[in-house]
Amino acid sequence: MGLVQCCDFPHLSDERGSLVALEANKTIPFEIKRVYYIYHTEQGVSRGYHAHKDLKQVAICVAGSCRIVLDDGHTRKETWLDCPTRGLLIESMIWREMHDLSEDCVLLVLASEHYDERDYIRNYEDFLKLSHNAHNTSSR
Ligand code: T46
Repeated sequence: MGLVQCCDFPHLSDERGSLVALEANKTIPFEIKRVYYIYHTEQGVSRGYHAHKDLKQVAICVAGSCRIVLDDGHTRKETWLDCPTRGLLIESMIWREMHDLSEDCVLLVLASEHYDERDYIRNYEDFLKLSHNAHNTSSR
């Protein structure tokens, strides 16, 4: 499975405009326990800089655009989110950074778990250690 996993959601469009419906365990590959959104980001400010031990998320830029960097401890890739019909799946144990959020950016995030600060790894060196340990254990 690639580091950048995007999915294009079906949209219902007619002369009035467009509608996207997201359903747990269907369009979104997990039970959704939490929804949050990031908006009115100060220009030039980046966010993220952490990984999650267990949490899975789907991020959708429902307005504007932003650049997301994903890092699994071995490979670092980036992608732009700029389309309300495109979701980015962010698996657990992936370092993420959000950059270049446009003034009108609204980043909607669907999360598989309730908020728990203990699930965050906010130090990159700690993330690398945990990620390499997990990789070595699974390849034994
Ligand atoms: C992620 C990226 C994409 C809460 O109290 N509840 C929540 O559900 C969330 C998401 C955050 N918070 C608190 C924790 C911090 O005191 O809100 C504050 C800002 O959160 P944070 O600095 O973690 O925000 P970002 O934009 O760096 O990261 C967020 C999510 O936290 C994170 O899970 O993957 O967006």
